[in-house]
Amino acid sequence: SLQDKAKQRAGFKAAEYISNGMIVGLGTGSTVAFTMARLKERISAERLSIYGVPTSLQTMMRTGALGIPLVGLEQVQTIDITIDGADQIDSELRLIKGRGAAHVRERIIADASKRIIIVADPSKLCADLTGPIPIEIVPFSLPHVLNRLNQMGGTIQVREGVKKDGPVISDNGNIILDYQPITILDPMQLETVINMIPGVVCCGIFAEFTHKTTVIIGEENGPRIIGL
Ligand code: DER
Repeated sequence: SLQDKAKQRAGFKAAEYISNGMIVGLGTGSTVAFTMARLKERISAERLSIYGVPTSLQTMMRTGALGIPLVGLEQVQTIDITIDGADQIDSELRLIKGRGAAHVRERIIADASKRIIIVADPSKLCADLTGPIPIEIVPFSLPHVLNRLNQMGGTIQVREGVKKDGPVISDNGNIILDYQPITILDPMQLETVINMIPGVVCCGIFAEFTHKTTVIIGEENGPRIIGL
């Protein structure tokens, strides 16, 4: 599809930022999958030597098939570059992530990275972040978090499994809410308020990484680079 071609353009371009000896944060989702496929080609063709730090079981399993060597966060001090996808990207490179319920580990890896490259097709760009906002919570806290979010206004849904009865369970053993606020006036402020609710592990607003973020959009006539 046109969207897949756009994802591939962005994903492949991001692989060019990786060089020998790098520790690379590997995000989750269908766009970064193209980056990983390209890295496999570079490992075979150029004998590129890197170590990947995965952000989900899905990515961990994909790297096994692709032959990208992995390292745990315990073994590395910092991550040179993380490549990941996003669901919404605003004009200041603030993000909403979490469609794939991977945003808790993605945020940990992003925070540990010197640089973040977000790969996306043009449909992810938006003037302002609107939501819905994925929120990973400790199951015990569900009634309380629902209470808090209802007080803030908007609508909330527990993310239900498709081939599993009951809620989606994250790689961390938690459940996911999809919160649609009435409006998002200040992404950083809303991210902070949500993340402070007891029981919330973290939400999918990533407003704190813009200073170290480059976005690559897989435009029709070639990848567009936004940010440093
Ligand atoms: O779940 C996530 O955070 C993913 O990175 C998601 O935001 C992007 O997935 P996609 O590349 O398949 O659209």
